Amino acid sequence: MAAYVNSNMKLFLLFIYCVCSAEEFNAQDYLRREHTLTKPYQGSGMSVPLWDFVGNTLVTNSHIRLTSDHQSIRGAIWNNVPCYVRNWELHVNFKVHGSGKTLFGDGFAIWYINQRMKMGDVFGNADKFVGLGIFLDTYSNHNGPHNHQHPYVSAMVNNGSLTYDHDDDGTHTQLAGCEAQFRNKNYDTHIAIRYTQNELKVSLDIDNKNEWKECFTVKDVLLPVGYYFGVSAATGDLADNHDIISVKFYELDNDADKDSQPYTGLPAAKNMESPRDRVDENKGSYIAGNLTGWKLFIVIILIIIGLCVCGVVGFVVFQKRQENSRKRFY
Ligand SMILES: *[C@@H]1O[C@H](CO)[C@@H](O)[C@H](O)[C@H]1NC(C)=O
Ligand SMILES: [Ca+2]
Repeated sequence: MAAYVNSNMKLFLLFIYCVCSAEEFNAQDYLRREHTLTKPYQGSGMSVPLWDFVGNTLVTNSHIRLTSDHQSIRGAIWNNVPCYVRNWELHVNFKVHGSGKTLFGDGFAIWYINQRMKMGDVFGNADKFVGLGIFLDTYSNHNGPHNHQHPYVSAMVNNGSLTYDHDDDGTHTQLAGCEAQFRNKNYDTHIAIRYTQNELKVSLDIDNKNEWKECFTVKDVLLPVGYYFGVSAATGDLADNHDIISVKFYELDNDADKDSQPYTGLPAAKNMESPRDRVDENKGSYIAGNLTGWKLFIVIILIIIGLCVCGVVGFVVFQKRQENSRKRFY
């Protein structure tokens, strides 16, 4: 009897131990320091370990300001350790704020690309990039109505051949996107980018509820290992403060992948979203829609006329027969 209780007790303790150590493992061992940026940012000197800065980027005790609320400036931070983790999740705690009530911009981008520190016109980074870009676009450059509101979060995968089209807010090259009111909040705002088994999932925590809400998921996204993480921002005629508070990188690799070779080809994505309708295309389909409406109307009128003719003819024939039968009887 005693032995029985004892073994049960052992099992119970083992169970408790497993649960506790599993939790510890989740919390600690998955966070990879070499791709992470948290406070305090500075090491011994002015430099920040593992991360490099370009453009107007400014490091303070509480945040890393990629751009201040001034026109036509750019800034970026770049992790200087290439990423060889295949399945990962990146959490970025950010703050976009400024004095503009209705006019502000342009936004910022989170990158996983092959070349670091190249400044350019895509939210501060060079165009024709090779890799993944997640855009948090605060300003609609589109002339005329969009199918969506701004701020807008979207993803683009590029093998170096595509150009980001600002005039369309990148809608013709995006994989997917969602609207997100993340600007001028007096609480913490976060974005999570999860890449597992060739699936890209972007979630947001911007409602002060401390929970992730899915923005979009795209399957069949191929990203090679060995690229770099970075965050860049730009202002143009319109401006905003684009602040990064932290970047946390979690490894999600599992044993199932251990036997296969990691992907080393060019970035590729199958499910590029079909281009959104432009305004003139919309007008075209509107007229076309009306024409089919008219055609349908005419067809219905013809059917009604046809039925009336049949009815009248039938009635006349019926009358004639009645008369004929009367004539026979009388
Ligand atoms: C690069 O991407 C473009 C557009 O998605 C595609 O048409 C082209 O075939 C790709 N090139 C290579 C070498 O994969
Ligand atoms: Ca834009």
